[in-house]
Amino acid sequence: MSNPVVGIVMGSDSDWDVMQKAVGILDDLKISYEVRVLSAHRTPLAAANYAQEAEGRGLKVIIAGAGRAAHLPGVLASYTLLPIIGVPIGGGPLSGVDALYAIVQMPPGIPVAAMAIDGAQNAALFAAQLLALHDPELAELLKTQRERMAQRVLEKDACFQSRG
Ligand code: RP5
Repeated sequence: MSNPVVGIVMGSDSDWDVMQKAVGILDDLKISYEVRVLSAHRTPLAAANYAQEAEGRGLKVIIAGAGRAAHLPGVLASYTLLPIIGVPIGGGPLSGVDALYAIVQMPPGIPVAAMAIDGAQNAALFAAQLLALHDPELAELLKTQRERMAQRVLEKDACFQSRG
């Protein structure tokens, strides 16, 4: 995809099952993105280089998913002023709570926006909302999506009410 504005980074290709949900949302919204596998522990230099060069390459926001001792979002955040959205990946012996704590408990000074465990969809929506601050067309699209979502809930409510 040309001129990506969102970077989707994951610590391992084993995170893809979760992270591809972010891709689905970005596709729907016609937001350009790139997908990379970079590990804070196994390829620390590549991860650092990616974050250092991201802004210059035109990226506006990075979504970073990692499991276990999930240092990837925080490490990326330490090398760039771009907003980093962290997705703790579930599974493993601690079911993703380890990754959640690692991502949400950043030290003061280097923030990461922490999503729910396996919350890749909200990560993509949050990225879209950031981009929509300077993109009225995208903002309108997001507003329409929310209205449709509300409509679906109202229809389900009506179904239950009609059961008496
Ligand atoms: C983390 O360790 C990755 O983000 C992944 O969630 C987890 C396990 O990685 P693999 O052993 O499957 O490559 O760094």
